Amino acid sequence: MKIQWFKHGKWPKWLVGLHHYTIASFILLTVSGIALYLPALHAPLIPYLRIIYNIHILLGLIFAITLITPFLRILPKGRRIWKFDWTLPLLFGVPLVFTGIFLWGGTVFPATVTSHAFTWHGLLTIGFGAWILIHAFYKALGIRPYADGIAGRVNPERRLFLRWAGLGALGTLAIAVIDPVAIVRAIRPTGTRADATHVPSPSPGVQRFGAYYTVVEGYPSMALDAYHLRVDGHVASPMTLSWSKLRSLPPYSEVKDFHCVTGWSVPNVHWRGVHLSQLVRLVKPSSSVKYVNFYSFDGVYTESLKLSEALDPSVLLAYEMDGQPLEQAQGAPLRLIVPKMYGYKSIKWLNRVEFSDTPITGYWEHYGYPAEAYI
Ligand SMILES: Nc1nc2c(c(=O)[nH]1)N[C@H]1C(S)=C(S)[C@@H](COP(=O)(O)O)O[C@H]1N2
Ligand SMILES: [Mo]
Repeated sequence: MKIQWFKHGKWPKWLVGLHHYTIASFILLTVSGIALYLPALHAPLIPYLRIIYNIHILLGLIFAITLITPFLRILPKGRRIWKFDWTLPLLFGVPLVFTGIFLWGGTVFPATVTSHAFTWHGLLTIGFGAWILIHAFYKALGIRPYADGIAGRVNPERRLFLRWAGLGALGTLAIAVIDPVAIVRAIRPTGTRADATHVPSPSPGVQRFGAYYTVVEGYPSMALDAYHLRVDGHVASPMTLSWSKLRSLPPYSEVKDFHCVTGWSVPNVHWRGVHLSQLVRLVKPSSSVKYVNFYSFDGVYTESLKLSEALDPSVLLAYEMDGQPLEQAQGAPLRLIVPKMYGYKSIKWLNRVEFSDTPITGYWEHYGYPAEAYI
């Protein structure tokens, strides 16, 4: 089968339009991607994050099609710059699309895959962006590899589609296996710089998570001796637990994957803390209690779970992650962890647990996220 897509010497108008669209959509994708990713941009954008997410996915899918379409041609031989112009967008673009699909697919894929996909998605965006700049630069210099006619040999063949499928399969494998963060850590010289000791390096935990979210200005902090966890509501004996009291309760540990609804995941997180059944034992909720409401000392964030959900064996109040005390950004000193639900249920900087007959509307639920956030 041979399709004549465009005549000798010139790109047809629609293909030029498509080309411009691809560039514009890449820029929009980068901007919306940064908005989804960067915690600092979250606060002012909160009411729009869901729509930004949907727009990002939709643009990404159209981007995949528009990127591929002009390239379904046989590569003319002997043209260096053309080759360059041809290979790089595919090199960055194809895996960019694939990693995006992994992220979009969320928990269909193992957390290791999505977490690598998240890192690669960012790195490839940088690569693609750099290429677009170079491309724009030499085009501005008047170097137009295809303006003189690319002989118009349009020939999308089965072979070409198979090549694409193969490329995709390889990309899939690579993303599942190769951890770019581990590579960077492996090749980076350690401990050789004289000033190395003056720079506190982030703990492994800080490097592992995709992003650290806050809906207020900065990450709230609280000294341990000032910290108290209030446990109240419809209970026989409401109480305020000091940090040392909290730490004297029987510890509870587990290893679970963590998934944020915006696409990033962290596999095998080691959590240690207190199970909610310990609080139940202490304060004795009345039989009318159906919900547990959670409050953060950031003053804004709230969450709510059904009592049965809160007492699930996987749910805990965590004070340690991967063997380290929680960092400030991670919700120190205490955060909720609900592994079976999306990350927004896992409220950070927790300072009040209320046993209640009625639920409260959680922070993100207020903006339309479902209260039952099962993954
Ligand atoms: N107090 C508070 N808790 C919060 C958030 C927040 O912004 N503030 N973000 C939630 C979201 S959307 C996710 S995915 C997780 C992220 O945890 P991390 O910030 O430790 O990566 O925390 C959740 N708990
Ligand atoms: Mo999230």
